[in-house]
Amino acid sequence: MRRAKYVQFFALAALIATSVVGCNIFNPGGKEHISDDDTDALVYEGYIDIQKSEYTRAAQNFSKALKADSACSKAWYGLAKAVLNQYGLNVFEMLKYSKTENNTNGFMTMPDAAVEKYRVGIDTVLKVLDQFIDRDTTDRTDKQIRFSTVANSYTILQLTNVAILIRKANSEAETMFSYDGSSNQIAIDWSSLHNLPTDEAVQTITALASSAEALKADPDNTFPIFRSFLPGTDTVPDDEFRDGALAVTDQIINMSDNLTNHPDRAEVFIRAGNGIDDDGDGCIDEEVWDGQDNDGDGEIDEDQRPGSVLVYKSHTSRRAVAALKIPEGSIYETLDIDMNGVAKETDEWEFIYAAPEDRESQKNHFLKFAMKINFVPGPNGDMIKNKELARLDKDINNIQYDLAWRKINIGGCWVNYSESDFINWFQGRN
Ligand SMILES: [Ca+2]
Ligand SMILES: [Ca+2]
Ligand SMILES: [Ca+2]
Ligand SMILES: [Ca+2]
Repeated sequence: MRRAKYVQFFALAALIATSVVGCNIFNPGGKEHISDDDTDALVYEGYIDIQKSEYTRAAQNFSKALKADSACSKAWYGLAKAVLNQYGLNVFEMLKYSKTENNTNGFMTMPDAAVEKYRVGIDTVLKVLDQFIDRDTTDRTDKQIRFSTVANSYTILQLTNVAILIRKANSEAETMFSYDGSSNQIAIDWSSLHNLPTDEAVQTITALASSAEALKADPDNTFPIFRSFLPGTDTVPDDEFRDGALAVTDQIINMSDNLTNHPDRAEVFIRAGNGIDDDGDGCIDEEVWDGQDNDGDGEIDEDQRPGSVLVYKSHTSRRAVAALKIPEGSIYETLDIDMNGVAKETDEWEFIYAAPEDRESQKNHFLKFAMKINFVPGPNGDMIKNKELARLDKDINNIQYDLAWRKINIGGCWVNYSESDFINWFQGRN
């Protein structure tokens, strides 16, 4: 691990304090004379405040500077550093906690009060850094300091954020990531999100996607950090680990994009592999995570199976799903995905076109069972509208859309349901 590089984040603040002296020859150092629109002087004072451990005053000076000039990257950077210190946070320490000797994340065993301190502080500093990164990537800063400068610290903050959210979901869960050395694949266990309220599950995915962006922005610095959050990867060669990690970043970003595009329907996408029909088409965990529509309802990667069912063509080609497998001991040993009365059918587990390149050239990513069902478009051809009515119709004591309605107006797997199947559909919903 190239830990020396992490020193950057801290050393730079001192460097900036020195370097901005040159453009502040008119500032005598007396704070009472700084006008609120003198960005350079405010930034200069801010860094002096940090050196004196006056973090609240530093934050005030940087905030004033940003009010005068929101493009001032040194002020954004200084504000992030001041806030981090205001909360007594230290990214070195976070990295240290990310892994203890027995390969468990230190945040899982930390007392609640200590975790709360991290949670609040990280939340606050990320709000600053997210604004800075948003500006940096859309050419709205002076570019004296770039995202890549903070990418390593940002990754630690985001991954710590994720660790804390997972801890909240289930104190037993060590981590939602695991590494399979034989296939060089990083697996994400989405089931760690099942116990979280929807908004917190969305937060976790968003934080992961931000980490993924940071990983892509500055791989040299950030991959060693990601590695320290992954148990069992210490001995994996750098290039292999990097390939595996890079492959998983696009998947995370893809999931996050789905949530951004469908904010009211997060539950349709985040409960991967929960053994429940999440999108109201009657089919259970029908999709696979390939960025494609596998059942013909016009939606992509809704109501997914877990990542553990996917066999990729190679570990660097995550989108190229070569085949699906039923993990031993999983719910899919008995789960009837299309509800036609038979579980573990090849129709539910095989693509119409076995080879990923054939699926691409034929523009057909359907699983075989999709050929046996039809989806009925809602009003104005809206494929989601009626599924959505069924999805939200959860109260068995006050059913709005009965089975007959669902068969006629949605189709999908509802056509395979008996009345008793329909009653069972309501189980596990609130
Ligand atoms: Ca599901
Ligand atoms: Ca479904
Ligand atoms: Ca679909
Ligand atoms: Ca899919």
